[in-house]
Amino acid sequence: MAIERTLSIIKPDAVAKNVIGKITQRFEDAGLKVVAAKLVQLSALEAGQFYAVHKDRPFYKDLVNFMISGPVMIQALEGESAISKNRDLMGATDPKKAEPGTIRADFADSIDANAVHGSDAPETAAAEVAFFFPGLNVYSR
Ligand code: YYY
Ligand code: MG
Repeated sequence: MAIERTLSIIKPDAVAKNVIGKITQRFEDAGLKVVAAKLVQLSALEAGQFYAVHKDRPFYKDLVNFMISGPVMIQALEGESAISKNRDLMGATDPKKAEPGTIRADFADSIDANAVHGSDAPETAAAEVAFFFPGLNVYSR
């Protein structure tokens, strides 16, 4: 057990549904602190770089187009086991398979419009937080 940071993105579908607050409340209720946040419209270049790990997958182009279809709320979350805790709060990638009470079960419509992103491991969390918040340590508390 350790204090970790992870990257969360509230995706365009959830921002359009006006549930930034409800999703963020779940993070806070689970003991995760928002230590950085920005509401932004990603460029195709940024979204493509962020999801580069999936560049050879059949869904890559649709994923990038979805991620730039509207504003996203990007947050760095900090807390005990933040990476796995956030993945537990999110639920499975496909909302039809997500546990009841998870963010995706409650707010996502489909596997491609699935409400949230969360880093999946310490290495990806560090890289993803640095990708969107390069100066984060300046603001840490
Ligand atoms: O980490 P997570 O978001 O739960 O899933 P990934 O396997 O990393 O895929 C990233 C992203 O790609 C997923 O949130 C939606 C999209 N996607 C898709 O549209 N169709 C798939 N069959 C798999 C993933
Ligand atoms: Mg992933």
